[in-house]
Amino acid sequence: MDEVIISQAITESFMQDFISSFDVDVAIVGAGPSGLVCAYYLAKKNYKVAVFERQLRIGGGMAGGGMMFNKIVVQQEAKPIMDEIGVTLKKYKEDLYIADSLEAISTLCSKTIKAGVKIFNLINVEDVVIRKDKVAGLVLNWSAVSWSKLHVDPLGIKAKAVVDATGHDTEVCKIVEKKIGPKLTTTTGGVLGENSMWAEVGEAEIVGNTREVYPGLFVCGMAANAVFGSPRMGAVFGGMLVSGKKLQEIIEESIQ
Ligand code: 48F
Repeated sequence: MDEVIISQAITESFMQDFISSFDVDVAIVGAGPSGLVCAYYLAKKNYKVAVFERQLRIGGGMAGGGMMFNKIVVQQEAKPIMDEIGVTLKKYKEDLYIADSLEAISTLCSKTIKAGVKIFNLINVEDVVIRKDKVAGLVLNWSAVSWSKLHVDPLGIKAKAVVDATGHDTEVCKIVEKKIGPKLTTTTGGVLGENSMWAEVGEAEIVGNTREVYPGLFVCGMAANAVFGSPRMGAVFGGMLVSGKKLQEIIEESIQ
């Protein structure tokens, strides 16, 4: 065994994946549950999809369950998604199921990669590419560079559709608002910000909030509710999953 061969194997294989993701159908920011579900269903329809996640670990807020109790609640409406992915659900009460959050996120991640999605962790999306009043790509840098505030220029990629799946922070939408002014499809044109916790209303509104917010820029998951001023909902995850799947249908109509 030769250390040089190990180094070559890793860098060559990574670079193949990375270079092949410089021009994709859909670039998704955030590997939380909504971004991964969206990526999974797009890949199943043969779209070329890359997911960029700034953390070392994928899964966003799912692994932590509710207040670090690593269980999540899922409603009946999202059961078909969990069944397809292969996550064990146990009936709790009424239309509610309980799942192990670690099984949920690891299974979802595995199925998403096996469906053909390239997931890049440790990469921070710090800006977008805008062409002719349309979001046309992402600006990437290593998270380590961003966190340590090193003065290193980023690299850009192209995408037919960009998805803000960054959760509560709606980072991509905030960048777009900052760069081009209040031109989003919200009431003010800006990011409205999430409302206080109200699980029932938040879950009811998330699918309607899942849409294109600026040409080429789409939102799903908690980012959708936060952009449109809907409530947060805590450790109930059905809406995140259904929102991710819904966005696959919307993007399919938009970029065909
Ligand atoms: O927050 P997150 O899990 O988003 P989600 O898919 O799910 C929300 C739930 O986890 C929970 C909830 C349930 O009711 O409300 O919060 O909507 O995942 C968002 C991911 O985006 C990454 C971040 O590290 C997280 O893993 N992220 C955020 N900003 C960036 C980013 C960025 N600029 N570049 C790369 N990744």
